[in-house]
Amino acid sequence: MSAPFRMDDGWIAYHPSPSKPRYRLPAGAVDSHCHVFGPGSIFPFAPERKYTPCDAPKEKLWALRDFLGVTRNVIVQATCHGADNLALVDALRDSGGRARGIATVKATVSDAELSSLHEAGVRGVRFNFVKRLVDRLPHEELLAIAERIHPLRWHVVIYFEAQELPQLYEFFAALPTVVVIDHMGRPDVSRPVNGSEFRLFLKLMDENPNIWSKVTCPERLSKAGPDEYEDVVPFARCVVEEFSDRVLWGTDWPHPNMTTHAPDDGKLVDFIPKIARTPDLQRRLLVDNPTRLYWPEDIR
Ligand code: 0GY
Repeated sequence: MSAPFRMDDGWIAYHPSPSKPRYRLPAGAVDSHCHVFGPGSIFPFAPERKYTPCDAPKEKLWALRDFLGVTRNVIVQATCHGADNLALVDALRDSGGRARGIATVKATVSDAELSSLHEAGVRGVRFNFVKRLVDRLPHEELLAIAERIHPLRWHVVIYFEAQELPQLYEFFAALPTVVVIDHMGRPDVSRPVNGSEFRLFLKLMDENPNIWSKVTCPERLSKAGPDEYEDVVPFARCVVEEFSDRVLWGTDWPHPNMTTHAPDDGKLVDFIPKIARTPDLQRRLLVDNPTRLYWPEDIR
């Protein structure tokens, strides 16, 4: 065991006792965006990390999964673990097939490493463009990674903030794989849903049928205060209704870098019927789409 890590001062840990959701998730529902952190004593955080979180180990994630009525998880590598995917792989192996993963890899990754990640349940890589989280990699390097993973039928998950989209638009449109955008490209929800910023995101989705979006993180996007997130509803509803076969939902547990409150994960489940207003849209968002992307063997 290595020396314990001290989480950042003021770090807001995940909610200790989320409420039981009123909305009942359908059988087969997937939480398509969540993380595991550490524990740091077993899986040390990366030296190049920009933050040190609380431990958020797999056992806590499984407990939340069962409490909320989620069937399966997609665990996304967070920047605090850099390109060291050991905590992710450990969780995937422990899940008994109930979790798939999105890793972070360097362009120097070997074929053997890629196939070992695949065997553990990894189905994609994440490119993070959020400046406070990473030192940016050149586009050629990212493109080289995308080309390496394409034959494995993996996809690329991209994380960026809306103000960056104009500069990144062409790069995203040129990616050869399926691409999944985190958190609807992080719009500023105080701006109009039909304003130029969000229209550019919708155009990217519209022009590129290989691009999907997670309608996640109302707790991060909302300026309206804890648990209601009403200001995010028009944005998420619009994406769910226009691109119903390319949207995913997730909790974002354990909610890294929240500055205002520890989100109540039960309330995040109760957000779903506000943005997916019919059982058909809910089934696509929660079951059909993630199953097609992460467990395609189930539908062949
Ligand atoms: C998220 C959000 C954040 C962090 C990370 O990889 C990460 O460190 O994803 C964030 O701080 O916005 O996607 O959960």
